[in-house]
Amino acid sequence: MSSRRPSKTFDLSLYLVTDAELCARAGLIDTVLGAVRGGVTMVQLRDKSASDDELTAQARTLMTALEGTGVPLIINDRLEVALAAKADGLHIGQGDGDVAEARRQLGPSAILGLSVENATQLATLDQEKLDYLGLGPVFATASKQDHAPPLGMEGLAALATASTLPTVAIGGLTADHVTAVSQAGANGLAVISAICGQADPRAAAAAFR
Ligand code: TZP
Ligand code: MG
Repeated sequence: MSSRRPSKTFDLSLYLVTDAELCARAGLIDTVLGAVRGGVTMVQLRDKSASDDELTAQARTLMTALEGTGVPLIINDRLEVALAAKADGLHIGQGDGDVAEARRQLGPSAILGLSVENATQLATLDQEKLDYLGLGPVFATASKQDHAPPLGMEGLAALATASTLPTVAIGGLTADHVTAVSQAGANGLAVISAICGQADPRAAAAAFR
């Protein structure tokens, strides 16, 4: 999708997922840029309430802000927004539409991720159309409404070990979980509240590195 990166490279080590309310404290852009300076390797723009137009405008601003950092911008849920903003990729959940159709519209160079909550979902996914999986929630979290039952570290390990795609763990994770997540076999940690809404997003991100 984006012409500014010649090939699809991404690093799941520390994956920031934004939250409009939590990021309001420092502002979305300053929160994201601070977090990137602290070591965030990927950013997902997630806002369930914003309109497509609002989200597209935010995505365009973020794409410009992230230029030159090497950190890709992924859009949560909304294929149309990812396309309109020429974002680096899209992340969808199990109920967010068809993986094959998303890949067809995004093209081969976009990063496409899918949330996986259990072994059945892992066994039935359209693997060759995807670039990575988000596994979770590892722990219960207030950051996502109606989330699936928590996997725990053992459940995470079972899914991460069984996955042939790169994986990022999500849900209730803090800097204290870096070693356990790595030992479980996931490639990285995705976080909202451990970075967004923290007094110093840069320092909060750096605590994971
Ligand atoms: N998907 C599964 S858990 C979750 C999402 C988007 C929320 C993670 O937020 P936090 O604050 O890092 O627990
Ligand atoms: Mg979703």
